[in-house]
Amino acid sequence: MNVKNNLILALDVGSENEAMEICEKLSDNIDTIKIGYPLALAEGLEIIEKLKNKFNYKVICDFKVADIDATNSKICDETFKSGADAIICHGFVGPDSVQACLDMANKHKKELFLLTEMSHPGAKKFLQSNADEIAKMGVEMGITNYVAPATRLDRLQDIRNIVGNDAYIISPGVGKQGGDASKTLEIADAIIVGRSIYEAENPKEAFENLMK
Ligand code: NUP
Repeated sequence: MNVKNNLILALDVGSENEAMEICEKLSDNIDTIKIGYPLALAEGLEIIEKLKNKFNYKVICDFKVADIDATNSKICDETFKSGADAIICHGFVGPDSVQACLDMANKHKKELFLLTEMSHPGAKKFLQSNADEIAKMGVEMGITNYVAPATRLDRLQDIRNIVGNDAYIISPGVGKQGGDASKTLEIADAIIVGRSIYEAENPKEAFENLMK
């Protein structure tokens, strides 16, 4: 995936109006957004095409798909049919569940991101001890896109070492969660930023300050 300015905007707002307003302000700066359950549940999957049509964005759906294989297939199918360019799935559910997502992404000629270790403190409790194995599983399955944390650069580096330099890593946790944009971009290919931009009084200025 080619992401303008290596920044993916996490658009976790609660309405189409808010989403459009922020996107207007940042239309010169970004070309890729990530939507998750907040916006998709508030506005339905139609929001994907609305955003794509208006701003020509690439849209990553952060649905952290984590079900059995048959259900994962259906979730991914519906998401890609609604226009998503990529979807994020969890890895802890194991290879059959992830393979179902990968097969559906390939069928639609779209992309799959495998979530390894998450960025929040709670990830240390269960996920951290298995994140390397999740990344290794991704490599064995031929997955080339990963999500890994900006809040723990040592762990981001560990995951980079496992998936290799040719893999594409996007990294959440910059700003509000404490991660640093430029240090993260020394290891990851793109950062994911939400609240530090969309909650700012002036989102464009917040974007520019972050990228300094
Ligand atoms: O490990 C993860 N951490 C994380 O924050 C995986 C994610 N997908 N996210 C998402 O990234 C989170 O759901 C939110 O959409 C975005 C970070 O937003 P913010 O902390 O910059 O507001």
